[in-house]
Amino acid sequence: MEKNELPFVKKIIDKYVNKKFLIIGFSAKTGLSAAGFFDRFGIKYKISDVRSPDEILPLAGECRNCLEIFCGPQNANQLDGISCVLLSPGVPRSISLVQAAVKNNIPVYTDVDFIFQFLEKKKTFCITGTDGKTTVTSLLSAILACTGKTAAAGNIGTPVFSCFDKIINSDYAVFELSSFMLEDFHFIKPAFSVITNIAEDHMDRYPSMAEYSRAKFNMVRNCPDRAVFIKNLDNKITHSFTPACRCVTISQQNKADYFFYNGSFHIKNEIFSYKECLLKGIHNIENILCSAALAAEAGVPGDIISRTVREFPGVPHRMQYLGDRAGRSIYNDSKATTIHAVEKALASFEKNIILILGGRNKGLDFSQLQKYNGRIKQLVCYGEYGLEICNIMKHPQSVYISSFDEACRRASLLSLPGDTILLSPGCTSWDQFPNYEIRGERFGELMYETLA
Ligand code: UMA
Repeated sequence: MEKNELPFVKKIIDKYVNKKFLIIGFSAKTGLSAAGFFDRFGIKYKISDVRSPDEILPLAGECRNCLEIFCGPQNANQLDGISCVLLSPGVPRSISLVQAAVKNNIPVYTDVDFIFQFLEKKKTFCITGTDGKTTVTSLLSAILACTGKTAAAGNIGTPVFSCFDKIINSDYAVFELSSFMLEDFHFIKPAFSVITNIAEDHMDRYPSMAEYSRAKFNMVRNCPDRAVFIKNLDNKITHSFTPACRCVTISQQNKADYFFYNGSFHIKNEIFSYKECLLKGIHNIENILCSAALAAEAGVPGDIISRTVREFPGVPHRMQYLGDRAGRSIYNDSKATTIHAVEKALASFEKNIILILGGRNKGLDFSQLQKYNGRIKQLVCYGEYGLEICNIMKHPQSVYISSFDEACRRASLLSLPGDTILLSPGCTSWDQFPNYEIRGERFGELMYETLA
């Protein structure tokens, strides 16, 4: 932590040193990083998790200031002597333990909410929405990093307490927020924010779309008038939302402050075309508009925005551009484990796609991909479900190879300069890999090895 930040941080921590927290939900992410933060600043806490001691105790082994650990059923007795709750976002607020805390006026914070107390003087950015949050958070962070120290955390996968110093010492603090983190809070107050879009999601947690949308709209409820909210005019639900703070608009269809027209982005005085961008996928036009508008409103010059957007390779494993190898464009979309995701990938290239499909099927209907056969020059299917996919797709140039490595090698061999080699498997990786990340990394290595 830098010296000039210390008195400010200390003042806030002093507020909590005599309090006892209950950490509800103890995974290796939110729960464990919160415990580390409390240990560091001498704050006492207890832990509650619905899982068994076998799973929780090994994780909690090094928690110095932990007074007690509750495993299994969670109930209101666990609140005895507790003054504040630190709630992991995945734990529903409807469980009796959280309800009892609220009823007894015990403040319930998520980690992002808690950390906002330390950020009064910073340029803070919050990104929520159904789709595109991670891409917008990553692209915006890349743009901001050209002009100042930038930290990104939250739903993107990095809990805020695991990078507390980085956030405190940054010029720009960027947070990806899920609706779970926005249902209720005390301190969240972004200077700049966006809801990328709202569509049906998490209907297992919310009784209606209205409730789900309400959580998203909550994001700006404490914002001062001068805060900026980016309003997406192309989404029916975000279009109809009018926040109290300043609104700036984006659109691909309507007149807006930042817009996409005739294949080009218009960001203040900068105009650049979608074709120049490495980030492919029609859905990414919306993500680029969100990121560029936020950066422009925060004062980043247009030329820096345009250059960073054009060069942004994407988020790992989501239509990530891996570079040009021997004249072939290589894209890693290993996270595409649904037909919808593969369709988006295929819609991004007009022709000459060498497509790798396969892995373990989740019961999805691959015949929906047949309509893209004209764009696919060569289909390479692999893995547990690969042979079926080959039969369903009926592509004239298709091959089935059981091993992922061999399938990738074959894809390289069958490609020519000018082609796009695309891993967008439409299946999980679990027949040959522990997760999609390792599959994507292996794909990158094989492309590197086989295309000199
Ligand atoms: N638990 C209880 N009681 C319950 C339910 C769960 O004790 O009633 C316990 C579980 O046993 C488990 C812990 O709570 O030990 C899990 O907490 P968590 O679900 O909050 O998981 P974390 O690992 O801390 O991850 C969370 C976010 N997860 C969710 O919101 C579900 C991560 O978002 C986030 O990256 C991380 O904090 C860091 O901020 C993931 C996610 O799936 C990516 N998000 C959803 C999405 O994007 O759609 C919202």
